[in-house]
Amino acid sequence: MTRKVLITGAAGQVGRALAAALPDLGYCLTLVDLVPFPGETPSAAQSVVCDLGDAAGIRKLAAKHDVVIHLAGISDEAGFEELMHANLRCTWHVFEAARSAGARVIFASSAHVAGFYERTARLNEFAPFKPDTLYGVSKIYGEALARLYWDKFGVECLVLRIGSFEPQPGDQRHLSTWLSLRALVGIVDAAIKAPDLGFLTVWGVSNNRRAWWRDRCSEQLQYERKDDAENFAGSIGDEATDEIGRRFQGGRFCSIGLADADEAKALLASDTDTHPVQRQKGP
Ligand code: NAI
Ligand code: 15L
Repeated sequence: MTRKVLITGAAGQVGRALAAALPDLGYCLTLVDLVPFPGETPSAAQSVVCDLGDAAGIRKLAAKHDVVIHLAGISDEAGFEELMHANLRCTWHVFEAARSAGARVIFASSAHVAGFYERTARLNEFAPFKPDTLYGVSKIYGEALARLYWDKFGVECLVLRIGSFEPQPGDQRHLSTWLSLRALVGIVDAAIKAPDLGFLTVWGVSNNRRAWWRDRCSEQLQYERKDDAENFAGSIGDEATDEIGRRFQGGRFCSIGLADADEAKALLASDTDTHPVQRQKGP
């Protein structure tokens, strides 16, 4: 039986890649976004413009689908209200829609849920959260919602903590965080096909020898990651970030929002694992 898959945020970078690749694997797609799908709609797909703020709208669209791949939202640091709407409220609408449809969810989380680990740290999926931005916090909310909907309503979910989805690695950090198209499609395909997905968290990363993250992808999804960013190491550029960005896994996200050079200095002087940043007393 052809599985019906709905993709939210289909007009975005990751959505367009999946929309192009999944029909060849035999899936029938509904592509949903705030904005029209750019260019030609792929074969075996229909595209629909819908703001996920419309709870009834997305519930209606998701009906009769087997899987919802939830990519829509704000994909960078932003103001609280914007994140609140796009990444919190809309994500809740999507989980409600999946619950109502009896669909499985693949939720696009981000490695920025743990961006404040030092680059020397090696993490598995159970490492405590250390978000580097409000954006990272909004993804932790999505992961918590996914857990709630699994424990309370039995909505199966793959939480996919994407590192950096790029055609090829572009800087030093990507040698650890890169997610290739082939690995993205492989993980998503395996999560759609898994007979019993349950609730699982994996890192959205290729088979990079410098990866910071380990998980149970090969055991639980029967998928062996492909592609190693190291093959591009000779041709990549410097990272467009500061000393803070180079120290922590989240890169440039880690210094966003620091008020001034004193806050940056205090952060750099701290050992974030054992000693909090020493704050100056206010006036
Ligand atoms: P993107 O910013 O290119 O695309 C997001 C899409 O969501 C846009 O097309 C936008 O119109 C749509 N959208 C936003 N609000 C919406 C709403 N209210 N209703 C309907 N559609 C709405 O993001 P990208 O790069 O494709 O990432 C997809 C997901 O993966 C995002 O959730 C992002 O946070 C996550 N992710 C992506 C990474 C990457 O390397 N591209 C890394 C880590 C996480
Ligand atoms: C993300 O979460 C963003 O959505 C993406 O645009 C990249 O910045 C990525 O992380 C990254 O850190 O490389």
